[in-house]
Amino acid sequence: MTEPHLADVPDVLLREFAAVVGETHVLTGDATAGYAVDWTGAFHGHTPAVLRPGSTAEVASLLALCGDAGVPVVPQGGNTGLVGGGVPLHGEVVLSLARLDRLGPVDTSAAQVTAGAGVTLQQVADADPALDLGVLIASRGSATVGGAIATNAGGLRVLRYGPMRSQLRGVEAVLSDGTIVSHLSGLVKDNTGYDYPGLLAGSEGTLAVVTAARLQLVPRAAGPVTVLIGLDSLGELHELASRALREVPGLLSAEFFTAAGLAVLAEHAGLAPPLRAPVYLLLEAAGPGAGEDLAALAGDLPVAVGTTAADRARLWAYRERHPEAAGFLGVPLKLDVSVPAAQWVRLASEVAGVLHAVDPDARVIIYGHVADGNVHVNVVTAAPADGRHEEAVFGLVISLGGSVSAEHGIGALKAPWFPLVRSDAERALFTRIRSAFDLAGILNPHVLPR
Ligand code: 2HG
Ligand code: ZN
Repeated sequence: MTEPHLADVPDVLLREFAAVVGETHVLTGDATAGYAVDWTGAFHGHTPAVLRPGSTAEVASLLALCGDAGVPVVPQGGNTGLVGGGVPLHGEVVLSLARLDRLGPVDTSAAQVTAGAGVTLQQVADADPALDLGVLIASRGSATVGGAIATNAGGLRVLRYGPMRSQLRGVEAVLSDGTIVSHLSGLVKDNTGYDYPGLLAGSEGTLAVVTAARLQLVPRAAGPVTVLIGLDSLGELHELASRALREVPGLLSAEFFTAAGLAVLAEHAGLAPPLRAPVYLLLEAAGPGAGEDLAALAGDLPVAVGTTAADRARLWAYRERHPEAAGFLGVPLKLDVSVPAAQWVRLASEVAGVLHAVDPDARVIIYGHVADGNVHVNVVTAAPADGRHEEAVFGLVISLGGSVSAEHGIGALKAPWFPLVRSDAERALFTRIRSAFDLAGILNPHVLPR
């Protein structure tokens, strides 16, 4: 592979960066290594500098400098993304928001909090004993508020609380010319023009750099009960999950995985299966009657039940550690796709077959958020990674009326397939929106192709 061309950052610009943030917060050379690769090892980039601002004003000054010099910038949060959207694959400068870690006091009357972009999702969730963040993702200890907004993170409770966009009551962000826009009052009703916080959610760092957010919190689940149910087929699993959506009013999560992924976790992470079945449905519910509702739903099926925090965590580990499973076998290709509910069984049943047709020795692990029509397809390839795996999976998904990205975004990984899911007219509109925000044209230029 040829070395990516590093953005041209002259020494004088590096000195100007240092004058803004201090020399210790302008990283160059080997010190940038951890910021240039994602956690799965699938995306490797290079950067002339990592900038670590400690305030919104510093973000504004840095962006103004980059904008003036035409230096491309990749904003980065906890670097837990899965589509290469937060790493400098084309030699961009990295703008790390990790130091914007101020978490305001919780406003208990509104159940809201203002959090800096670098605050982790776990810290928001822990901010008040009676309240919680509606978004729950496995990487919550590292994933940050800014990154979760930029990617519109979904996760394990979307069926109940929606993705990150649904938690947003306002944002503060910096445009690429250094202008700060801020709307953090948190009003529940505020019909005063464009919902730009909603637009920044899922913008993958292409419109503005989110520096803080006003987040709606949710009541902490009372008496949560977790069950892991063993089933014989994906069809039965989907049917039971659909019934849970209808019949369990306190339902928080409906997640699935299969024996293939669990076998890898058993071997490499010591997670001994609590029961044996071809496919597994994990349900969690809370509130009055949750335990009885889940028991009635499970009926005579094999089931493991967790009511204490420790037992629930043990059951959740089988699902939450699935993103690591393929990594034990090699560097994984992670495809995150969704289809309408009526097509979910076909997607989940056929996806391994279409992959094996183009790569007979590929290892395929599927799991995900069954109630959202969302399947995570993790592939450890044996044949050359020349796009054949993406073509196979996305071909199936499109034939079923689905999307090439359910919750991880487009990033670098899916850029070539973007036109499959967005028309010429939509992409032209995206381009005009982008130009309106990113006047300098420097924000994540290779993500969400223009
Ligand atoms: C999950 O649901 C995450 O566990 C990660 O979205 C999925 O690693 C993946 O493919
Ligand atoms: Zn997911």
